[in-house]
Amino acid sequence: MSIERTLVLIKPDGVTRNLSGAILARIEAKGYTLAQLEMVNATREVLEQHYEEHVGKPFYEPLVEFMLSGPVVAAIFEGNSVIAGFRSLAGATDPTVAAPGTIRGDFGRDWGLKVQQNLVHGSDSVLSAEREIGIWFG
Ligand code: DAT
Ligand code: MG
Repeated sequence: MSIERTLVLIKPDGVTRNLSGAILARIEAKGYTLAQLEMVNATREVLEQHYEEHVGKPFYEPLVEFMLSGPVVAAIFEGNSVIAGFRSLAGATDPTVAAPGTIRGDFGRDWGLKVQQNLVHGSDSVLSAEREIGIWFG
């Protein structure tokens, strides 16, 4: 057993398409426990920290603009191996190739071309989970 915490974000496409409840329900149904939850309007400063590893990449600016386009739901989930487990539930980054049964595979609307509109973010390691939780929840 390895009890971890992870940061989950429901991105503006998930919130504006009224999918927040459905997404949170899938995570809870898997057995992960909601520890904190808030709805926030992200700032450029927060996003610059959050997406530190992507600063300078071609998709960085469109990604930040998208994340500023509407409210985000930020959550901390806890559970056994929740970091990898949530990323498995979320599916591949690109909704076009995300497997059916995953959040991105089932809900990722394929209106084409916009990989950033992939509904959710999940931390990718223990280190990034703690770093990201600090950014969003202080
Ligand atoms: P993930 O969110 O699966 O951890 P990531 O950390 O590599 O993916 O990238 C962060 C976000 O940036 C991702 O959710 C969507 C966007 N993104 C990644 N690669 C992209 C690309 N090639 N084109 C457009 N957006 C991209
Ligand atoms: Mg990532």
